Amino acid sequence: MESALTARDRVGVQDFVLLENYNSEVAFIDNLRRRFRENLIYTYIGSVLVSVNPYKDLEIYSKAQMERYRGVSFYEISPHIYALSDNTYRAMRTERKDQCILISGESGAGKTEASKKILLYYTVTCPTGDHMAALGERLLQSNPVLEAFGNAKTLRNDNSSRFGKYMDVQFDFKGVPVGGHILNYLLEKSRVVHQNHGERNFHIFYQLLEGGDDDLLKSLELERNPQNYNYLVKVSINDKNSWKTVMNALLVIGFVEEEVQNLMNIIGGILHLGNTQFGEGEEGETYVTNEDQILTLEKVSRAKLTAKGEEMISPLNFEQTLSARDALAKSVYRRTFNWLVEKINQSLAQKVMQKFKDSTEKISLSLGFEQFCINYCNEKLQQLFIELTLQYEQEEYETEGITVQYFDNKIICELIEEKHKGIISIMNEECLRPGETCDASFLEKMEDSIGGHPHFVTHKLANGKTRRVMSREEFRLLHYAGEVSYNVNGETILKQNEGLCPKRSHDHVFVIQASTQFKNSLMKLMEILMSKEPSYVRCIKPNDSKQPGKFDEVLVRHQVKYLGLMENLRVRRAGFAYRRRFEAFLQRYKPLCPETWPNWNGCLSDGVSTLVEHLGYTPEEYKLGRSKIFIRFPKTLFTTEDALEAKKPEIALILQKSWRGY
Ligand code: AD9
Ligand code: MG
Repeated sequence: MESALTARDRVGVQDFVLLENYNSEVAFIDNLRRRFRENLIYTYIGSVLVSVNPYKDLEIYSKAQMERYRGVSFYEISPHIYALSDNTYRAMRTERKDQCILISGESGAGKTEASKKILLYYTVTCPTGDHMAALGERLLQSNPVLEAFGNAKTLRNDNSSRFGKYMDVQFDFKGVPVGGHILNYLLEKSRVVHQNHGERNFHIFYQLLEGGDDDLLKSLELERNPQNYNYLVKVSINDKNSWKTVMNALLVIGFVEEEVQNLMNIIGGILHLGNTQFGEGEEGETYVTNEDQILTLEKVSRAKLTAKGEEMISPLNFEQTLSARDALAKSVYRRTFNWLVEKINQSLAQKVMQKFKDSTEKISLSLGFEQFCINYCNEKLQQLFIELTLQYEQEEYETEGITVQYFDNKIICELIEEKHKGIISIMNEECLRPGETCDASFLEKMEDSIGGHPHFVTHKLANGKTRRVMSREEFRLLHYAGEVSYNVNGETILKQNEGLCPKRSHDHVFVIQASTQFKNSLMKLMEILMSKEPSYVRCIKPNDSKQPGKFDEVLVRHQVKYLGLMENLRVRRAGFAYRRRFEAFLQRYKPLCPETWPNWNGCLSDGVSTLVEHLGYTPEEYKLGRSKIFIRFPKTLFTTEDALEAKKPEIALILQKSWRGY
């Protein structure tokens, strides 16, 4: 039989707080790697769940697995997304407080998959009320629909969510899911008209062309080959099957045939719109060169286009006309997407009697945003994370009588979002100024306003000299997770860093709106989240090639930094590595002490005292709070665990005997 010690060598520790050297990033990553090799993709940092994308289907999500995790305490069983889901659910029911689960990580790390697992857990394990039996199914089916219209293949993820999502699930006082609501943020609508090399448009376009039946395609005057459409590139990924899934999901959610047809008219219409071509007249005027395309477009989209043919002679030049065409396509798509979310929300809306309304609690799922401002978003989520863990830890230490110091990234958030002198404000002002190029002045403005800030770096040094290693177009922000370089010369860097700098193209109004809108929606979201009890899932991507079994250490290390996991661990370890309620501790280790075995009849804290004194714990090693024991060093716990392991055969024998004697 493998001893506890060698098992630990092989599979690592299931909670990072138990690492001997919690300051060592090497040890952290080593632990992650060991577990990943054994297909143990989940590890805790206290109550935070770290998940590494396995890029293969693991047999750990079955109904039987769900049963294993139901009602079981976090630490008594191996880490799992179901454990987190179950604990959140129980906390909601016992504490009667709204919960939220925040899922973060970079593109392809597994956020969407995690959210689906959580939703699945609730729909399978929660009791269902008769009147709402179908809600679970509708909640689940909202995913394929939103993914068809909001996800696309990118270089980093074949099923990348191109919108931010926040989902509420409401439960009644009996714990029955009774409603759901989805908020969507910043759909990347530019993808409708343009995709980077190797990427695709939103799935639905391909699904329609591959999966739609002949009659439907005929009615939309579409051909199957994506190559015939300017807005599409051809990269196939089993779109035919997905089409069926999506059509079925639309039915379950309650879309009627006419609505589905209208939806497809729009999708088809966008493809036709993309195929309209323009010529340039002698005086720079623009006209449509393939007028039959406009007729098809009118027919398919059932709209009358007034700006057609010669009427299209407008002040717009050729470039502007193309850009207007694309703007129309993007805007139609965005509206359609919003309409879709609205329809789903109607279908998920709580349909219980009003009197129950006050007694519902919620669990919300929030996924990190994909596009623009991702670092800012992460910074905010991190701030929330710190504030709330800090709050929780401090509350806990206060009740139990200890205080600790933490690092707070509020200063960086303020640097970005503060009114009048934050980066977003300066950017907005600069974008509003007339004139074509203002990159240099944007940088200067920032230097005037926030130069000298400890988290802001440009080529200018405080003494008037310049840093030679930095370009004059560059500024760096020291995010909590590390330094990120931004280039004020928009275009390229926006793509590379998905950063905060204004883009100098015809789209840059868009940027003002997007950044302010983004800031506002982020603020609103933060407010909502602050009112709830949070749980965290931190997703890690093991490699860039979407391969199972491959653990790219450099990439993982970067994410460990970026997600602030070491910091998280330090916060958790700042006081005591390990804490457990008296009952649980006593229950587990009571066989190790003759006075507590088989039963302790006195008060719990006395029982724990007796037990640890018998085990020889020194006063520095532990503290007893009002309801919990706090253990400072993992080693203490390991020694106790090993003793328990060694004693197991003996315990089994005693148990067997006492059973026989019954
Ligand atoms: V993006 O920010 O939306 O681009 P996500 O959402 O973080 O990204 P996603 O959940 O889509 O990533 O995961 C990417 C792919 O990894 C999935 O399509 C699966 O093929 C794979 N994956 C992720 N998590 C798991 C898992 N727990 N088990 C198996 C997984 N495969
Ligand atoms: Mg996703």
